[in-house]
Amino acid sequence: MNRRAFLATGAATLGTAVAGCLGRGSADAYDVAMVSDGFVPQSTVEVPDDAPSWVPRDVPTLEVTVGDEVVWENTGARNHTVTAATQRHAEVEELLGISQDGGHSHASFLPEGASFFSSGDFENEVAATKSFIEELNGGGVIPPGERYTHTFEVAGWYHYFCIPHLPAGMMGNIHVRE
Ligand SMILES: [Cu+2]
Repeated sequence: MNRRAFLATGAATLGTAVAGCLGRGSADAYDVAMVSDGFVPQSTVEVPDDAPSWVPRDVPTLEVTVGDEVVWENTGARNHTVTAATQRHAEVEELLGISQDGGHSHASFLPEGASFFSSGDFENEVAATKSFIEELNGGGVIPPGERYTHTFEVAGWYHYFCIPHLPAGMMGNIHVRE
């Protein structure tokens, strides 16, 4: 049984009180696994109707609280990135030669006062994507077994994606509660 399956089974069997011990706060736990073609949060929530309309409804959504550190771990065998999506998402799709027609908005909006975030610490998603295209192991790729962490200090909705697997729909949402 792999680790992720074990954690999922353990959380389901032992209930929420114990599930908390398996999440943030445990030194070797992670919040979102990166598998071959997707982000798999330890727990997901439905996107409520009153969320902003640009938030994709059909991608895995993790809910945390302001000040929480979110840990992504590459549990798969391919390189991935964690890259925030902003108003420049259409430029990224153009650079990658894809067109999204799955009902996703082409613009995502960081909460007011929130900073862009990405593995590799790029200035924005376009710079990250150009780096991925132009440089060997560029773009902030996270190799198998490695992690990326980001602390969310501003409440609101965030959408993010993996540069190499955006064409395959590798995307996620983070909802940061007050
Ligand atoms: Cu990926």
